[in-house]
Amino acid sequence: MTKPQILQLTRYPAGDQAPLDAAFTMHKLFEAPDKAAFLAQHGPDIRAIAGSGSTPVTRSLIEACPNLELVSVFGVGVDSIDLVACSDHGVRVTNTPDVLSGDCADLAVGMMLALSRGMVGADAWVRDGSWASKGSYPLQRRAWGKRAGILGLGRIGTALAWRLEGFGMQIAYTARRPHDVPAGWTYIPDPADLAAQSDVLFLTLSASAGTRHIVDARVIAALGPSGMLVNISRGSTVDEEALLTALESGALAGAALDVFETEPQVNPRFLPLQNVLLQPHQASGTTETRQAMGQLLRDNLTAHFAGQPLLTPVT
Ligand code: 8YV
Repeated sequence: MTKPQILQLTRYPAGDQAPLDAAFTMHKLFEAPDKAAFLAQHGPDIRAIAGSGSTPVTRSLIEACPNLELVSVFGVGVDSIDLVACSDHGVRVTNTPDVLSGDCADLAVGMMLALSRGMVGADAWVRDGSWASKGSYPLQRRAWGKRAGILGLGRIGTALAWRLEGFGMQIAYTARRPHDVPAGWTYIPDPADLAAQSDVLFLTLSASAGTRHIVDARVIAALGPSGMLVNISRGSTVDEEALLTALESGALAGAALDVFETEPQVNPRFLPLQNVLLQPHQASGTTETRQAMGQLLRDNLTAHFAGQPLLTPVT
């Protein structure tokens, strides 16, 4: 039986590539020097696209594959997929939810702690001999018991809220509608109101045209000079110009960012700031979780080509 032909948009770990190559004919667009020629040659044979949270699947790419049936995303975010074009062409979409929620929540907690307690600077303080020459590290901010605002109480936001409860933090959240949550978690629909009632504002919502710059100058001002922002969502959810202005002037205490508007390029204005913690979009980046994501990506492809229901359909 001929193997289904799949267009692969990005490099996967070796442990995922081998089973993909065994089950499917993988056409590696990301390795092709002339992408247009590659697509012209293989596009008509392609039945599925395998991408990631950051590989665009545009209308023109979809239309270059006229027999496309499925886009399978290695990641939970589907903001880089043109879902309207998929729908117009009857193309289904899958992602890898749930398996990464714990890691994303863990990293958000770690970022909060590292930023509040100045752990990166403290590490340097030990390494460069400042401890011996200058004495104790400057006092930092307490994290436990503070007020957490969670912008987007989905799977990742909920996993995060449970963790923050363990730090004795008060939980408030913004979502499209109130959720069935434990007593004490407060629903505050407006992002600026949420920020005004938070010491640490976490962004765990999905990116879309509707959430672009949901954290704008007004929300940042409401968070205020003792507030901190932690973003593990997408760079597009924050107005980076407004954020940088606030960080530079001290109008916001700090920001811990795993995602950026222009990633993997980062606005150079972030680099000299002492009140930021910068991470290279690695919230789901553990061996265990990436293996689970790879398995789920393959399971969706396998189910589709076996005529079985998709495991984790987006559309
Ligand atoms: C990954 C992500 O970094 O799940 C997402 O939406 O952004 C991440 O888990 C990415 O998809 C892996 O390349």
